[in-house]
Amino acid sequence: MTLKLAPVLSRAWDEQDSYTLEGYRRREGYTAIRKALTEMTPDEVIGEVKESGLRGRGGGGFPTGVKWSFIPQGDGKPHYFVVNADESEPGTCKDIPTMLANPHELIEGIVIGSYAIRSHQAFIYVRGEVTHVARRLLAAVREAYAAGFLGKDILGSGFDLDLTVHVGAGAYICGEETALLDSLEGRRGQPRNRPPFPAVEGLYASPTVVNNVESVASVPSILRNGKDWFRTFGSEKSPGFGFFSLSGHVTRPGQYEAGLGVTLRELLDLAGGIRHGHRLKFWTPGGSSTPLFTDEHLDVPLDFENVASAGSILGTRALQVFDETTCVVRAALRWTEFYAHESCGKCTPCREGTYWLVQAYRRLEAGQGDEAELEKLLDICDNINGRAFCALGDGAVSPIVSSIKYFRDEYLEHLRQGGCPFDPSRTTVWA
Ligand code: L3W
Repeated sequence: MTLKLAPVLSRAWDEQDSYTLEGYRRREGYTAIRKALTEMTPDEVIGEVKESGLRGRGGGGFPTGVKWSFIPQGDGKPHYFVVNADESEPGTCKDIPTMLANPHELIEGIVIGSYAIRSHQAFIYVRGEVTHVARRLLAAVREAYAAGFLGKDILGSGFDLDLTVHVGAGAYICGEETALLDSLEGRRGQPRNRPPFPAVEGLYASPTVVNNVESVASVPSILRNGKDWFRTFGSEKSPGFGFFSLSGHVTRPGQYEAGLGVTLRELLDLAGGIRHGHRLKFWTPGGSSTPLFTDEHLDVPLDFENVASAGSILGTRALQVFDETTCVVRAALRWTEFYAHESCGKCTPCREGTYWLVQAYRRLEAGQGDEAELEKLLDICDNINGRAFCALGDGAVSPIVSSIKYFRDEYLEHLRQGGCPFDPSRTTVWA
């Protein structure tokens, strides 16, 4: 069976001018805001998005329309619409190409979302390292203002919206929505307690929607084509399409936009399989914060429910694929070093725990100690999981616990041999 791809957000990525206003308008760009702003009430827009079943594409999977409906009305406070463009999860690489190739679909989604929640000020918080993306966004925002899609009285509807592109300073934690809001307010980005959720008390203590780039960019197509069209992709509880970002040991890595529920086996068919002469060993279904899968999971439908039933999380659909030449201990050590480096330091379990994980891992990888070292690693994980202030702690332990679950013997082999059993000229994950 040939997999049907669903190129919606990526439908014009091959066109030279896909990122310009003119290019976007050629593919029905900005027709959805006309429909929303002139034919629908804000509540009708929320209803359409709610009934489409769109769920957050940034990892959490929370229903987008439901989140919008949490914004209180008539509260006399300003409301804010914030796009989380701080894509930094290892393996996650879908929002940056979306913003580069298709920034206007994101802007159109922002106007629609802001209208729905009665916000007159929106922000795109983009990670600091990607200055080329920030420049592309700024150019698109300027074009949208000039064409009357942003600013005062958009399309004569009486609705006003200003959009600010804010460039972060390059910290993984600022992808956590409340740390992002602190950073946007000019403070050091560290997570806040939830509840209150941002929808109740967010930016400047006012009701705020924080949505991922891909979630927001999916909205114009829902309004253009209708909620029922959106539900023709994906499954009942995980409707729609999304990017599946294949990286690592695949013949043709890249972005594959397909209905949720596609399997890795089907995606590999399109991507030319595992690189020639090799076989699948392990993979992440949704970025490094999600428990690893192995070749046992090739046929798990990649939607929220099925991935959870199989013991992992759909996350951001960042499928990092590793073949049999990869030392799983070294791969997990590299991810752990990332989490230790990126821990914001606010809570003890994550700040201290990730530091100790790295120490224990380095000994294990070097084949020092005995099986007790493995138990120590799991014990530290146990003291982080569910005890950290935000999801970063749980994310950090996911690859460790799952790699020990599936590859315990490979860890023990390091101890038996007094070092890494992999041929260093063949293995491809390096410190
Ligand atoms: C109002 C309630 N709002 C939940 C909202 C909440 C948020 C959304 C989802 O983390 C995960 C994380 C990463 N009233 C609410 C409510 N909300 N209950 O719904 O919330 P949540 O807690 O499920 O997730 P989150 O905090 O958004 C996202 C994982 O995704 N991940 C992704 C990582 C990617 C990056 C990146 O590249 N920047 O960080 C991969 O697995 O670990 O667990 O808006 O306010 N009662």
